Amino acid sequence: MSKRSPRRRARRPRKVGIACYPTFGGSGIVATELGSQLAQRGYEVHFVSLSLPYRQNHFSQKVFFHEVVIQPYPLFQTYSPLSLALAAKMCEVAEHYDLDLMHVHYVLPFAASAYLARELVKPRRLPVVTTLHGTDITIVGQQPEFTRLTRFSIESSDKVTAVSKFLRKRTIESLDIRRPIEVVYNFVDTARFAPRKRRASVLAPSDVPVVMHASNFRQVKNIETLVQVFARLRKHVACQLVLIGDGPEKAHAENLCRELKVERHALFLGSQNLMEELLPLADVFFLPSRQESFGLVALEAMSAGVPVVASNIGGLPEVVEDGVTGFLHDPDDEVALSASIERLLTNQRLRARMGRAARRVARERFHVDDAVDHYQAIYESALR
Ligand code: GMT
Repeated sequence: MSKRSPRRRARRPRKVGIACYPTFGGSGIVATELGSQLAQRGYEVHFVSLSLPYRQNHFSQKVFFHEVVIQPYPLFQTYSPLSLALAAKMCEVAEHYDLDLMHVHYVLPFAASAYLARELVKPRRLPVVTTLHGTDITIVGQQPEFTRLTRFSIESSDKVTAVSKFLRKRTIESLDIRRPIEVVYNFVDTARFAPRKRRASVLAPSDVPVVMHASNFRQVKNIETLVQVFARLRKHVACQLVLIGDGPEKAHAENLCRELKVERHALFLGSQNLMEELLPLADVFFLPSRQESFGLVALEAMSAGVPVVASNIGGLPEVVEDGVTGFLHDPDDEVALSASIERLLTNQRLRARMGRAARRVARERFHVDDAVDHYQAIYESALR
């Protein structure tokens, strides 16, 4: 006879819908990595998104993708009703696949659409878990026309999580949120993002250290300061800047590199998929953002054993330990940012020590298994 308790036997793998932006952005990456991990734990995962999420690049029988298609109709012109198409797709998938809950990443439009889907599928239950990522609160949520909708979507979710303590506080204060928000830190698969032997001359000659940056090149990433800091740094140390990603500030950054005469030392790789292969090639990862609720890519760099120089804003101090896993400064302090990168590039022992500490912190505080356990517990309590 089985010794397992009846309660334990009653538990079954769950069916979870995950809605997210599919593009190169932290929120979509977290959603996709979470989906893969849940599938490995026996969950059936249904992504609802505009296209296959970036990083969903391997096959699993447990992972399904449901594309949100906005059917053309002359009346719509360019005003495609994305939120409604999302709600309709969430509703269809929830009913057809018998979903237990919907986990949405980024408040608008996902949490608003999920609210609608939850109403539409009644009397079936479809609890909504909303994860706040950052700009959904700090930028979109602060636009006067969206504040009420953002607040309503958060308040009407069954469970709400935020990726840092900073973001939880900012959400409560700026939107006057009354309901509990649990902090579930973003996470990293430390087996995948691991230190590797540097292959000579992949990104720079083997004796030239690499300063790496990756982002979506939006204004909040402070790309102009990044280039200014690099130009200042180049006056003291021979080094190579490697920039990954694309976005509105990229052309400006390329022009500025030419103006400051460092273009030969700046390699713009554009958007890349295999960050686990690129990040370990860095000697220092540089993220001087003006806003950052967490800084997932900084964590991935840390996991790869790379110290981080970043700004001391938002959730970054919760990720990067100043003086231990890297250095934090004011995003406008070009002198201090440049001096810290120089310290790391010219002191191999310091760099190695901080790189080891960075990996240890990634393992101990941001391990993928802990975060997935936490999300699972939140799902269970949403279903109670
Ligand atoms: O950084 C961005 O502009 C993208 C944005 C997103 O929604 O994808 O990133 C936010 O979510 C990430 C994942 O939780 C966080 O690591 C980023 O810090 C956060 N970005 C900002 O707060 C600016």
